[in-house]
Amino acid sequence: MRIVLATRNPGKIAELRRILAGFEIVGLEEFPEIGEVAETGVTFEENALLKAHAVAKGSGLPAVADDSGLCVDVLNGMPGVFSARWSGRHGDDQANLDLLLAQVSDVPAEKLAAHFACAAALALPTGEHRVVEGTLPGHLVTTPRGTNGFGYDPILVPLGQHRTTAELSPDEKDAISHRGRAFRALAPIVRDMLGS
Ligand code: ITT
Repeated sequence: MRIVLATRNPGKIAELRRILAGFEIVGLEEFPEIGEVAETGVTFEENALLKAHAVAKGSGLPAVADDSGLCVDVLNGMPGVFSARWSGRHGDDQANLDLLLAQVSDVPAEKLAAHFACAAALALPTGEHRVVEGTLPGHLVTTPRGTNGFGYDPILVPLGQHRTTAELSPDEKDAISHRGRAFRALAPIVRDMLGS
């Protein structure tokens, strides 16, 4: 059974293909008629379901989507669902990172608690769905470090680590990440629902 990965974020596509290895994964490029899905939800879960349902309906195949982001305690959980468009330019990782750094540059290190969060959703063309969540707690550093990953990876140091997630290898990040946790929880549900 083929599954469509409902994301256009290349960093996520690379991670999801690794985490969902063993499934027959199809990219959104095979469905050019499916346009952008407006992320109008106020929670990660709502947005993941919006994306998964739109792509399952448009493709006629089971679709998996995630909505994810960085939640910073001193910013009351922001940028949260706005992580990909924090600077006003959707998908401009550098601009988003620069703005966030400017916002926390004067905050003492011990107050920089933050976490990555991910809601992972499976939707079927019939309208059935499942959604699960994963988080990666840690703290921010105000000087970016590392070149792996994407988005806010250069400034999040996971709890119990000294390296940022951009300094972890892809496998090390997958083992502890919010996306890894959510999709490892979703994988048996996908197998169960699709009978494969
Ligand atoms: P799709 O909607 O097409 O999946 P997107 O980039 O718009 O792509 P989201 O709305 O879920 O996806 O936004 C996720 C943003 O949160 C992403 O652009 C990063 O800025 C940040 N983010 C999420 N997971 C991350 C991770 O593992 N490492 C670093 N930043 C992450």
